[in-house]
Amino acid sequence: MSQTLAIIKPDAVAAGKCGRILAHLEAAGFTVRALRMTRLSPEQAGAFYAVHRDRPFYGSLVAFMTSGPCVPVILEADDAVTKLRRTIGATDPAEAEEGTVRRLYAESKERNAIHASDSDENAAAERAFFFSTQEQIGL
Ligand code: 3AN
Repeated sequence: MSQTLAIIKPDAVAAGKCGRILAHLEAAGFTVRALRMTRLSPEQAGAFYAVHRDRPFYGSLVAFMTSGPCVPVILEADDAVTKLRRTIGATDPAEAEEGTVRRLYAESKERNAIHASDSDENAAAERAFFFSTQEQIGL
């Protein structure tokens, strides 16, 4: 078993899709290990997406991610990082496969409902970004 981090993004939270997305992930075989609701500050969102700092969409992405509450979740499964990337689908919902979270629930390439870590290394860093050690071990 391994763990990864998902964030149900502000578009999906505002549209009342949180419960359906969590149910979809559980039905796909993930176990929820930690979960909270938070609203990112511009500094936090900027740091989280620092790898995209030079991309033209960076400012807009930070504005979107701070526009309302989001729901970070630690998910566990066999090969969790790869499995979650497959379950959520391509960045652009128009290109995401049928039945994926983004195909079902995302609005656009930016407002795309959910984030998922893209490597085990980033998953560990992103879990620590949102959850204390105590929360991560499920106490
Ligand atoms: P993914 O979330 O599928 O790993 P990344 O890491 O390439 O995609 O991009 C991070 C986030 O930046 C995406 N989830 C999306 O919200 C936003 N994003 C990526 N590419 C674009 C784009 N061309 N235009 C607007 N927003 C984008």
